[in-house]
Amino acid sequence: MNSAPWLLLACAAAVAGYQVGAVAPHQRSSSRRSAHRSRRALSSPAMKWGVDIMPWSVEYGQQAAPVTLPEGVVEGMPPLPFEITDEQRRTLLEDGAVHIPGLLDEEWLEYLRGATNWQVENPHFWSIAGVASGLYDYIQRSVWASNDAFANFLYYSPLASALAGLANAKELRLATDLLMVNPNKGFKWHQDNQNGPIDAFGTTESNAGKELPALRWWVTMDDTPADHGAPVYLKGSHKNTQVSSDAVFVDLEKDGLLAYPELLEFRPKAGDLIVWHARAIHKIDGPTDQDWGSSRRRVLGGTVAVDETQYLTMGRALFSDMGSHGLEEGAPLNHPLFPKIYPVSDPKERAERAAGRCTRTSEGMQRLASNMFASIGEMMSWTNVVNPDAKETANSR
Ligand SMILES: O=C(O)CCC(=O)C(=O)O
Repeated sequence: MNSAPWLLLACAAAVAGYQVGAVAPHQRSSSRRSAHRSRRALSSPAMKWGVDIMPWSVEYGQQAAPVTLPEGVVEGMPPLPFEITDEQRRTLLEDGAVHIPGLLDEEWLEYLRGATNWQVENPHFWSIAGVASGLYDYIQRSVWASNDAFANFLYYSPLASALAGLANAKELRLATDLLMVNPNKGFKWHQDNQNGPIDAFGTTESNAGKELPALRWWVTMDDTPADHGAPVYLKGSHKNTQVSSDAVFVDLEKDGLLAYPELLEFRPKAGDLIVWHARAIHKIDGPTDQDWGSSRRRVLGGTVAVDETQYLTMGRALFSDMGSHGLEEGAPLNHPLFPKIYPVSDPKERAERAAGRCTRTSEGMQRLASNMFASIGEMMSWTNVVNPDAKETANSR
């Protein structure tokens, strides 16, 4: 087989994919079944909403959803303020996750919904594999880089102020983002390790003494149903010492997670924010028939790096690190590809993005591919998180 198209396909599937971690021998046959299913789906991409995602129909470059920023928001201003209470800060540190109601007002909600609906109707090339797999009705990483509307949301909405308040941060940089519409299949218990080229778990010297080296964030544009559609956490599980840093899928029994029996089940409403520690173990259930029908669960999520952060790939295949930047391992994470969003966005970084220079490049693809082949076993692990055959007993709770 000619390896070039296969490599491209693998990269595309991985980009749509979600997590990277180690695969245990007993999980390999189900991984192979999943991979087979994904390859079949990729051969004829289709979208449930009837939007054409054939490669010749989608857009490849910069996009700008035609949405109007809320009144009073002007280019270059800092993010709108948002007050965080001591109690909310304490909850995040102690429980590993916190629900912040009412982040977005009606105007911002309308803005973000408009941008998302437009994005779904005008799919970007980088959404094809994820959409075709059926995992989500629409999923796209680094949507901030390709669509002005999402960048402006990150620069000017109250999101960055809320995140800074939770971490008592002086500076925040976006390390990765993900637009996720309707998670059809859900994800079993896992930890997040697609957090960008940073030490989000705080395991390196560079983050010694930082209580929160990074924050995972999740903003919903819709009320989530009572029993699915929002992440469920094992309270306090971010303090676990047994789950290895490269794992994604976890086994509650073998990984010592039964020590965290209490579930944190939020029921977020449209405009709410959930923030968690990258090591917090969580799952998300989709609808039982894996079909959202006409209802919507539109979420923008991601990871921010808190204060002085180093560029650290640690040899991992990272889907938000597919551009050209020249950063050496351990260099300060100061680059337009990982934009400053707090205390205020940087005009030069905004201009780089607007000029289409925060996009993926062949150099970045090669970086991803070489790290991917260095850890091919780990690459397959994310399929275990979604595979309905995998370890049902240990993880159904
Ligand atoms: O909301 C989703 O679809 C996935 C949430 C999740 O598990 C994550 O972002 O890690």
